Amino acid sequence: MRNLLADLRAITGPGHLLAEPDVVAGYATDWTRRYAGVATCVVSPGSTAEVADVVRACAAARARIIPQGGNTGLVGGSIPPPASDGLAAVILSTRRLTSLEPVDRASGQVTAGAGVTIARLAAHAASAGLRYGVDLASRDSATVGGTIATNAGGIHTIRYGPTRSQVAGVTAVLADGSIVGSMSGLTTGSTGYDLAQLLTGSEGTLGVITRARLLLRPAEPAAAVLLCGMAGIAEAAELTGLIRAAIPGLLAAEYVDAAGLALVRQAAGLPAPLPAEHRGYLLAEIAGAGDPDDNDHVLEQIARVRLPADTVLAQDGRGMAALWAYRDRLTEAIASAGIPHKIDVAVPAGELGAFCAELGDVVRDAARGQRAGAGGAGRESAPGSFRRLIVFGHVGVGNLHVNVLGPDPDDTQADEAVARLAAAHGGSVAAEHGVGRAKTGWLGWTRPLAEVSAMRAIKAALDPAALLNPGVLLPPETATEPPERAAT
Ligand code: FAD
Ligand code: 2HG
Ligand code: ZN
Repeated sequence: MRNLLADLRAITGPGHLLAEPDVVAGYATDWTRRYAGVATCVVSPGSTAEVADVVRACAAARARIIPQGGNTGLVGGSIPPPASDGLAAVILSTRRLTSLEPVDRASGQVTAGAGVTIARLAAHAASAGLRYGVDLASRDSATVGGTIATNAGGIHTIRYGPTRSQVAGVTAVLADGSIVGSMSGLTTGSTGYDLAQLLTGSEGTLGVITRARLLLRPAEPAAAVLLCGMAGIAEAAELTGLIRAAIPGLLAAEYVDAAGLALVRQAAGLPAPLPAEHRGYLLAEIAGAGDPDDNDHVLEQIARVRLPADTVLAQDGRGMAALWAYRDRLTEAIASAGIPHKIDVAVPAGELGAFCAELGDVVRDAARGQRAGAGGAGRESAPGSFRRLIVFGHVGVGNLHVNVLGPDPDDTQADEAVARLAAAHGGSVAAEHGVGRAKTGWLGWTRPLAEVSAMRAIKAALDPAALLNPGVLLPPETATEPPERAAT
């Protein structure tokens, strides 16, 4: 162990190796406080070459490597395993990989270090009159590397697709210390397996991403934000379809249920957005061309859609930001109420209503008989039941965030029940947050076992000693059979 620390310190310099237990524990705990592991140290290499040296030193010491960006992940993938089996666990932080090259206007692309935050990338793109297609509320901390590793989605997925659709290339260090990838930005060419796309969504299990070549989009500034009172998720999905068909520039379509709206209002001190209360709310953002005349054009387009009577529209920057606050501040609001159980699922548009109709009973049944309390850190606890169920998310792509407050952090019954329900409705147990440590056992519920086996084979070929993020993404060999598909 002492040799490993000395080797890592020699690679990065003494200021970039943290081994004080208190400090390391902070990096080894996830954003939600639900997942915590045990790490030997945190090392922050300053270049791809240093990352390769760090990986080689860890491999020589049989130390596990846990790649970490902003540590905003919500499925326990960015922190080490909880129990120590005698092997060292090194958190490899990308926080020093922050180079950001000038925007290449000819190709509409940019090369960014893995540790660049999404907010910085977005500002950089905007300074060149362009936009980065992925945006999310964690933008100030979430990194280029982390969002690629999780294939993050976010509020503009309906318009630009998830992170996968933005990636034109990556540079990465594999488990043997070799460096792969290209920053040429060529989007044509067919010379075999696409390693950049293979690494996208690999959650740190196949390699450490050090740089990325990313596609940028036209700026498409928002010209209007609508907030509509809805009777529920099915109506919100239907209205989203109507807006999408009538308005070419739909940038975002987000849903918040009544419980979510109440919580965010309470936590953030926000006024009621609409005169009446509703079971759910649809927030839609619409792009314009960026000049004042365009406002009228956007209004004409909106007028083509039959909107609910209780709808508010904002077209100025302050008004649009005020409406977005009900959605953007929700995750923070939930965290302030306790340690949440977050179940990020995807459900086909036509099944959203049925899924949500069954959800309350399914969570209640799963929580029945649980041990009391949410532990010392949680502020909500309830013997034998859950306290709050909040449903929100990116309704335009069928991605719902089911948040449950109340059950013990280590009790997974409610989580599993929600994931099973999504699977039974033809959905996915993980939509945009990844599988992490939280969902490995569920992978076989929505992916054919042949595909899980193929993933295992890829992992074994690229990382035979299982050094990179072991316990993340891939399920134990005893994967569960898929649950029955719900009758519809
Ligand atoms: P981390 O949390 O540090 O790591 C996440 C995973 O990526 C881990 O498995 C880690 O090992 C791996 N990893 C990190 N960097 C690298 C690298 N360089 N090479 C290889 N593997 C790496 N997610 C969404 O998709 N959409 C949202 O709308 C969204 N909103 C959020 C809002 C809030 C308030 C919060 C707290 C989180 C939100 N998230 C969202 C989740 C989170 O921000 C994303 O998963 C994000 O992609 C994580 O980026 P990160 O840099 O923090 O990665
Ligand atoms: C979002 O869309 C994030 O805001 C976080 O993906 C979801 O807090 C959550 O469950
Ligand atoms: Zn989300």
